Amino acid sequence: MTKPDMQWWRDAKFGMFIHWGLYAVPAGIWKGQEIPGIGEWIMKRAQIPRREYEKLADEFNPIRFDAEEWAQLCQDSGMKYMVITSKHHDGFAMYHSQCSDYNIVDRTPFDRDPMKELAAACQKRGIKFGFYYSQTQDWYEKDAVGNDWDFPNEDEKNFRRYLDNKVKPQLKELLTNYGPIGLIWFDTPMTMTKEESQELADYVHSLQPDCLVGGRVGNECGDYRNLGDNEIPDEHVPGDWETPCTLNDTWGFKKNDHNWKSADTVLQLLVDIISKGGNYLLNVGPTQEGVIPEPSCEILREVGRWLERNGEAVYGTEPIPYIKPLSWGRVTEKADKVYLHVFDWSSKVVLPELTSPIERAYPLNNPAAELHWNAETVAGEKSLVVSLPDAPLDEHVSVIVLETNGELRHM
Ligand code: FHN
Repeated sequence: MTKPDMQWWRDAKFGMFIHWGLYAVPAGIWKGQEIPGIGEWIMKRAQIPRREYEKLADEFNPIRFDAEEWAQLCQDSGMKYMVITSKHHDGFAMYHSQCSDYNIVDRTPFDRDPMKELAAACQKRGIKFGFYYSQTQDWYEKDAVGNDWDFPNEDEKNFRRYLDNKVKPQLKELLTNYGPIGLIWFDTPMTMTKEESQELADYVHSLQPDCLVGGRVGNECGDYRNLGDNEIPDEHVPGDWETPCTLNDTWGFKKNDHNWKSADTVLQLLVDIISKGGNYLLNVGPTQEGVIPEPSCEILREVGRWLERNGEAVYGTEPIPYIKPLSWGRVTEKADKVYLHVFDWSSKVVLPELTSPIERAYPLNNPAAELHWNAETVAGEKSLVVSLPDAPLDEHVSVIVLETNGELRHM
């Protein structure tokens, strides 16, 4: 099977992850007790029997859900793709599934298919739309992996039956009824054999040849790699990869988690990740009413405003692998331009010599201004020293452009 075209994803750099499901109802608290850990794992952490957990569906009525608002937030944040939980480990489908009535339309008072509405709202704005799908763990199903409190008898389990009766039919629905799907984000491959991972990847491609398959389909059968949750590599990592990250300390909404990262931190993480060759998939966890928590919205809009000013130095750029993370910031490049993302402002920045001569240096937000640079040997290394203006150019990351004479060679 031919590999789908990755270019849109490579250029996108920044995506919105959404963990939304029945776990937003308890929001981290079960029978008055705070359950430690990530919110969407409450069923497993508190060992909630499936017959009890499924009753959450009666209470799940996200009447404030507005797909247009979510897609608009995604756009305003400068995120180019959206990936939402169509079914997480709890097994509950957040769309109208025909092959399992354990889904939002058949089981909740809400009676709407939010995935249909989101797919349309994203398409309207040119945002690529993708589904998270938990293919191995499904705590509602006896044949799947993960629920040993309702289904302790391993001998009665038949993973093949679960793949054939739920996973593949649901993937078919997701890839048939929701228009063009940018990617399927599988997760926790655990027991998946190489053959099973390949089978699911091929199945996705057979239904939508342009749809990317995420790395957690397992056994290196995805179109790109996923690093660990919140994992930031120290240096450049070759190939296509993405890091899924939280904005606080959970994926699914927890009412007592207020440990939000600042917009500054998010921006530095974004720049750090793309300078090492990756994409940044940043999560929001909406409430049971269907609302993305206001602190998340504020942080993301602030990030979006920075991207509005500085997006040229982010989208469609590439890392320069031989430039290691620098004490003052990070570097990206596109065609004949090198972008210096300055985190720590001072009178000058020093970076390794480039493979093409520089013609001009200027602030991204003021191309008419000329900055001075010199080739110097610093600490025994051939270096470029660029003088900076007195004050930072931006309240977050400041961007300097170096225009080079021709495309850079990557050594
Ligand atoms: O177990 C899941 C977790 O709930 C969450 O969905 C994250 C997101 O990357 N993936 C798994 C843990 O790595």
